[in-house]
Amino acid sequence: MLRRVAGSAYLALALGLWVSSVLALPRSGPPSLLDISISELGELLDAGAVSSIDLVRLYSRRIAEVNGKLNAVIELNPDALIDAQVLDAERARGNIVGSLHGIPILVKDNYATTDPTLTGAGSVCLARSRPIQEATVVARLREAGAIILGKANLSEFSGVRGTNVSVGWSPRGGLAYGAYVEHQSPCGSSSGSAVAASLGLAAATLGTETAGSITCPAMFNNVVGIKPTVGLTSRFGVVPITARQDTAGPLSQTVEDAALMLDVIAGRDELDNYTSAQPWDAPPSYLSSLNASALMNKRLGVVWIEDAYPGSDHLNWKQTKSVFDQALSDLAAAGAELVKVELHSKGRSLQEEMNFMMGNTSLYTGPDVVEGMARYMRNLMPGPDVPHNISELYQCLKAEPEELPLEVPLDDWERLVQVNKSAGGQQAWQAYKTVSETSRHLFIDPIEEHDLDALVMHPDLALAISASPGLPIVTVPMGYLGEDAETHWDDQGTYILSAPGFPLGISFTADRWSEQDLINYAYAYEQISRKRKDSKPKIQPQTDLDTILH
Ligand SMILES: *[C@@H]1O[C@H](CO)[C@@H](O)[C@H](O)[C@H]1NC(C)=O
Ligand SMILES: *[C@@H]1O[C@H](CO)[C@@H](O)[C@H](O)[C@H]1NC(C)=O
Ligand SMILES: *[C@@H]1O[C@H](CO)[C@@H](O)[C@H](O)[C@H]1NC(C)=O
Ligand SMILES: *[C@@H]1O[C@H](CO)[C@@H](O)[C@H](O)[C@H]1NC(C)=O
Ligand SMILES: *[C@@H]1O[C@H](CO)[C@@H](O)[C@H](O)[C@H]1NC(C)=O
Ligand SMILES: *[C@@H]1O[C@H](CO)[C@@H](O)[C@H](O)[C@H]1NC(C)=O
Ligand SMILES: CC(=O)N[C@H]1CO[C@H](CO)[C@@H](O)[C@@H]1O
Repeated sequence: MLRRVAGSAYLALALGLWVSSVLALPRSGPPSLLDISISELGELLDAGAVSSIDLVRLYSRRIAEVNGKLNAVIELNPDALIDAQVLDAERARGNIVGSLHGIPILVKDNYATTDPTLTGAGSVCLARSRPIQEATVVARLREAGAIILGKANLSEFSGVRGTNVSVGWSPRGGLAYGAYVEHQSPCGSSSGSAVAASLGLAAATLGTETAGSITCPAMFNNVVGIKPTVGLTSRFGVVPITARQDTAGPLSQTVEDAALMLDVIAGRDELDNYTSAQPWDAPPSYLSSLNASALMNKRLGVVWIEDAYPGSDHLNWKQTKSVFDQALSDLAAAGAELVKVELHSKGRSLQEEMNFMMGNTSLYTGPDVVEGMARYMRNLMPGPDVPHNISELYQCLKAEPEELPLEVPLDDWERLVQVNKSAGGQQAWQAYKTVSETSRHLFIDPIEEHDLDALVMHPDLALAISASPGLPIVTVPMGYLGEDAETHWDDQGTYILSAPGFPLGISFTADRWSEQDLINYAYAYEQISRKRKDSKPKIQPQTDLDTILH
């Protein structure tokens, strides 16, 4: 049960905790949900110091305290308390069902669930229909004992709503913000998942990535993000963009928690046959192989490119570079050998190459969304409002006032429904082949040429080039922009994209299925650098474990 502490005493205590965490003094009071690990939560649960019911209540209150400002969460699961009660009872009987027993987790609103929460990928129209079967990875979370606390906000349809639409905005969830700088962009599309993981609105969260949707929000919100190799985690029951690139992965405060989450969700699924490409019968345990010495004598290729992509001029590159250089020192201190690496492209500048890649990507993602959405919709219960394909969904988007069809342009959907699937088949495959081979060579050739164990770089570069060939990325907090950084708003004046105090991240990437190594390198870097703790969100919940623990 949630115990309330007398008003003034509680306030003083909360204030004391706040001050000590701002000064980054060693923690003397009770642990905080802002930085407690899943295994520490498990210890508190085992010791009977808190119950899962307590945790559901605490996290729900934390969400209520900040959601008015941040819109990180779309919907709470009304069954979460009942699930917690059942799991508390199981624990009391000594029956621990898995590594997430009684741990509250939030999932992005594009994961189908059959609990009372709706699944809309942020869309009011899509949320009118109920999935028949849960997303496989959500089912795996539940089998491991997780409590699905609710749905996290996102860019509507993970960005498919439109190119000019604000990231982190959805009709179901409103406009999400990052918490480190006022008006901060949370990046997208797993915006709410990253904000919620960062502020401890759940013990960890799930996002999805097609081209940056875990990696970028992880960086912006000062958390760890794992974008798994496409095919490591099942996408069944996930509102899709393209089966060629979509992947389901965790966002969390630490590498350890992300590894634990990945252990739970990774594996084959007969409902998603991309998972049959896995090179093992079962993936390795990422958690149990964590090794803080893993960087010792490893050769890391260092890639630093500032002008490879359009629109990257707002990134305060000079200031970012000095933080990156510090990260390189930390990597070296952890025993890594650093090798400066150029990305070769055949006679073209990297920028030209990137432009071609973007042009070709649009040739296959259109047909893929059409195909993928129709496939997703076959898992919806029949009913009068249930769309069967993208055309029917578009009819609803145009007609439904809550979708803001007039304020938020639907031009991209006009083009989507025109996509000629049969004619697109061959052309889409060619375009995909071009992009995935080109981008794969950009990363894998230098790894082979220099006999490297992995590459490290700015997350924006990793997410762009790893997308099409389905390569994994692990992103870890790297530090913050200093006072000399310039403040840059987006074109619409909605969000600040870069400013003093902005969290920065570093990404580790390598070939497909290399998660075990990448997670270990990220872990070793995290253990030696510990940057997440160097700054606290400007907006954060007050309700914490101190109301339960004495
Ligand atoms: C997005 O905005 C730009 C600049 O305002 C405009 O040129 C472009 O046509 C818009 N694209 C869409 C799909 O609305
Ligand atoms: C993959 O799954 C789809 C849909 O379930 C099925 O139509 C297709 O034949 C499968 N492909 C392979 C290679 O198994
Ligand atoms: C940890 O990594 C180091 C460096 O690669 C290695 O020598 C050591 O054996 C590893 N420890 C374990 C327990 O795997
Ligand atoms: C696709 O890539 C090829 C070669 O890389 C390039 O010639 C072509 O212009 C690109 N197409 C688009 C639409 O960008
Ligand atoms: C969409 O589904 C409806 C109902 O099954 C069908 O009548 C229509 O032809 C479909 N449209 C497309 C473009 O597939
Ligand atoms: C679809 O393909 C057919 C046959 O190739 C062609 O006639 C038609 O113009 C195409 N439609 C669009 C919208 O590209
Ligand atoms: C849980 C929660 O606070 N949900 C809110 C998400 O955003 C929408 C739109 O702003 C609100 O209506 C919900 O109440």
